Amino acid sequence: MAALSLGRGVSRLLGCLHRASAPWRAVSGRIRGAPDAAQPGSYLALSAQAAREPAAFWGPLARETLVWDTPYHTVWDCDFSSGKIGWFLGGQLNVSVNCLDQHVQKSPESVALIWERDEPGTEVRITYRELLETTCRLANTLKKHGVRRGDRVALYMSVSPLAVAAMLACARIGAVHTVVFAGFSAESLAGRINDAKCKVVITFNQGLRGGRVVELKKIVDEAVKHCPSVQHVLVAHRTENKVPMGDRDIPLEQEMAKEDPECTPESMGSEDTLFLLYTSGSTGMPKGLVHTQAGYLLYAALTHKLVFDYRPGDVFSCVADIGWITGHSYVVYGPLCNGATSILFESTPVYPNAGRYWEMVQRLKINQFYGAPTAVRLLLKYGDAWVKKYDRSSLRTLGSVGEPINQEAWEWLHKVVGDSRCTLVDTWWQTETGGICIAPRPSEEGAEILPGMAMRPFFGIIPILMDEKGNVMEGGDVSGSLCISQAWPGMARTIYGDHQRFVDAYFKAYPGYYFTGDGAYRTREGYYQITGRMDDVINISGHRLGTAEIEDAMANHPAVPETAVIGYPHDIKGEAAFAFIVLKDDRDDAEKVVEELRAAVAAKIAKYAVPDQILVVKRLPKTRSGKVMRRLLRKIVTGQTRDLGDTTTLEDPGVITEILTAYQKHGARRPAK
Ligand code: 7RM
Repeated sequence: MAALSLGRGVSRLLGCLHRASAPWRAVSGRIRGAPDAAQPGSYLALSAQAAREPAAFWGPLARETLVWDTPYHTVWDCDFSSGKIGWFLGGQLNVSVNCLDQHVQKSPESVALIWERDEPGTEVRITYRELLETTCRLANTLKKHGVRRGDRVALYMSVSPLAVAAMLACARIGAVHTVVFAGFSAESLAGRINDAKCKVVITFNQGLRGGRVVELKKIVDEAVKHCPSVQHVLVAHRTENKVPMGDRDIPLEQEMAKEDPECTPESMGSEDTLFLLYTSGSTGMPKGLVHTQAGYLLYAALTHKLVFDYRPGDVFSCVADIGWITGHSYVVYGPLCNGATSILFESTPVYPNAGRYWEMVQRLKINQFYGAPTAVRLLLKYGDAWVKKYDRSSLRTLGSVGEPINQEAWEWLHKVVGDSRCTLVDTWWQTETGGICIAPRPSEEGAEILPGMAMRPFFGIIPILMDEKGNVMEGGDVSGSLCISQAWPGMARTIYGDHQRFVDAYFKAYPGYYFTGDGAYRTREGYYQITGRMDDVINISGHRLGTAEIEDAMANHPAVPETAVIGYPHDIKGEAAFAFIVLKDDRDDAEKVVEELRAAVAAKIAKYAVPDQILVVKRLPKTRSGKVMRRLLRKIVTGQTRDLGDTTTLEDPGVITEILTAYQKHGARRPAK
């Protein structure tokens, strides 16, 4: 394998990208054929090389960044037309060895996790040695209860060291974890467990969030009634309270205490599955995206280091829940692979008050803080005093993820939280992409950052904008569908059990390209700004949801033959759901039905999915072919009624005035629930 050959400029650039990091030392020498404008070793030159010679770019990085049992023989083998994606073929490694053992060998007592528990000031520090031991005990417990390489294990756990150990324990024995966000309902949990055919579920007796108890075990009990594949439920303890234990329930800590604190790691192929993570699409049930071992880990680690300017000794804080991809890549896998100290945030941004994040930053001397715009929008309403009260001088990088960050929130985060001195990175990526794809960093030293823009593609990411006809749009000042034209190591490999769905969802709209589902704008300078989803996926407080999922959850109500859900702008949540429903003729108890629908959505999906507004209409706007024109409903709700666009395909245009009248009567903005 040809090593990268890059010039002196590279070391300089990489020196500022991330000081003293081994992988980039391998990247030294000169890039051939880089654009004239690009200094050798500059961000532009490296980007150009990653795009033109992926094997020469990623190969040495993988070799130097990861610990391998067996080296790979082929850097990549990908074909977007069939959805075939493979990286570092022939290689063997273990992800938990990369995240734990390699650091334990060098500095066993360095802190891997700081568990910022719900109650402020009660944090717990866990060293790499302790985390390895806990992971091994848990891995041995899983083995004892029949979990083998390739088996699926569901985690329904709050953010905690034990949850991280459970993920790594699966990785250690080659089992596949699927973490289900602990805010999902029993029915959602059961759906995921059944799709993945999980053998074991790991949970807590209860969770704690914002001072409130969450009945995790009860919800698991409810779910597993409908899950024939589940043989055991391992129950750990987060609170003192006793919960009823049934035949298949096993007290986790007691079992772990009996097990050996060592466990031989399985040697896994680069392309064996590491985890499944379910995410919403525009149609059908959530998709179980498959991420594999080597490529995912490399990409998470490298983006963690370069986008956030993580340096050895830093305390890195991503406040996302481990139930989302952000938690997987930037609470667990990226930071731990880099030997970082990673914060596990169990609480909420306003518990016990709106100073929580910044008090934590001061107390734990956090260097990087990565969170969601929805929390920023909420906190800025509480005023600057909650921020200024605390010392934030340890902060160097601020990050935003999950949804577009509006100008006001960006400015506030930058000026008030970051005292105009921190680097603020708006990072765009998806469950599917495995790690950050577009962000202002890495870039040339001192390069500008514009508010509310993800700006620059990461190494190896080639963004393409498409027009409606599927033509590639060149140049600047254009908007289109955001696609990516070349594979990168972190991307998902398939949808669990349904490769055709993977191909259809991501590679069919624009043959030969990965379609993200998002729209984007490219400036004249070539920077990218994400404009939002182009499909029927909405984003409530950074949580991704299909409008069809919400409609499905309401569909079983006997009094409601039809519904249509859309997303509309919301001050704090970013987007909220608005449901239009049709009642059966003979019903005159609309309010009762509406309450039942709210309850149904909470039970079938989660509380956050419940529509803020539900409006009864006589009928939905349909085209002659019977499709609901959600676009029209969106225009009505956002007050754009003067420009309704093309309505000629409507079966009966009279429906517009009908719905408008109902909407105006309903009152434009009822208080959000
Ligand atoms: C990481 C994550 C993915 C969707 C994505 C976008 C939206 C995420 C940004 C963003 C604008 C951003 N994974 N999104 N980040 N939109 N600017 N910086 O959120 O699978 O849960 O959601 O989120 O629509 O397609 S996700």
